[in-house]
Amino acid sequence: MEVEDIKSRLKAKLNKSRYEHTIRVYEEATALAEKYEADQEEVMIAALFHDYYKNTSKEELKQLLIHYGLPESLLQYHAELWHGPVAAEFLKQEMKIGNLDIYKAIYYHTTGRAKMSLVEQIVFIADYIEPARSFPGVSHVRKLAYQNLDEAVYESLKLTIQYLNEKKAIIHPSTKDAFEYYKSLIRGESDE
Ligand code: DGI
Ligand code: FE
Ligand code: FE
Repeated sequence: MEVEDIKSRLKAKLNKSRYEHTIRVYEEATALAEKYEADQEEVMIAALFHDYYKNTSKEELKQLLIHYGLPESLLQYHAELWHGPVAAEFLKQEMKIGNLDIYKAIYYHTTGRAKMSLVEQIVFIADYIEPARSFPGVSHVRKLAYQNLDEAVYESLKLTIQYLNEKKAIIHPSTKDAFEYYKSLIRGESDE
């Protein structure tokens, strides 16, 4: 798939600010893919489609989630967590893109998960650090992203969980598992 063709699709589906966010995530992910020698095409497709359903209503997302046969347990969690899984299934079922790394990078881009692949980590972090993000701690994660991807993932999960706890939001098991996994991974690395 060509970048320009995907960009036209995105323009038709997303509002201006979400489209611009998507392009910044794509550019950041491309830079990270270069640094870490990841598959550029997988990263390109996953980054460009990660928020494809971000401007879709909660009602429509719920229907799509059921239509695509996604786990209905997702409906117990905040609607913010539905757009990734729906976009992953859209790509698989409608666009016939069966690549599992692309699927998982999109599916888990909001929560993260334990043992993410390189492509998944790149999309997860690019979404977190794209240049327009301005929350406390982001500049530290930006620096870590180009030094040690596992540490960047750990730091971003830590900040997200802190933020969700402050809001008294319910944290999805994948977010917690990812945090615990990257915490032990980092401790292991620093012991050596
Ligand atoms: O779609 P974006 O805004 O670009 O970014 P995203 O898909 O990473 O969504 C970010 C939001 O999702 C952010 O406000 C944090 C929130 N989030 C991440 N993990 C969880 C979560 N919200 C809940 N309720 N539970 C989680 O586990
Ligand atoms: Fe998102
Ligand atoms: Fe995003």
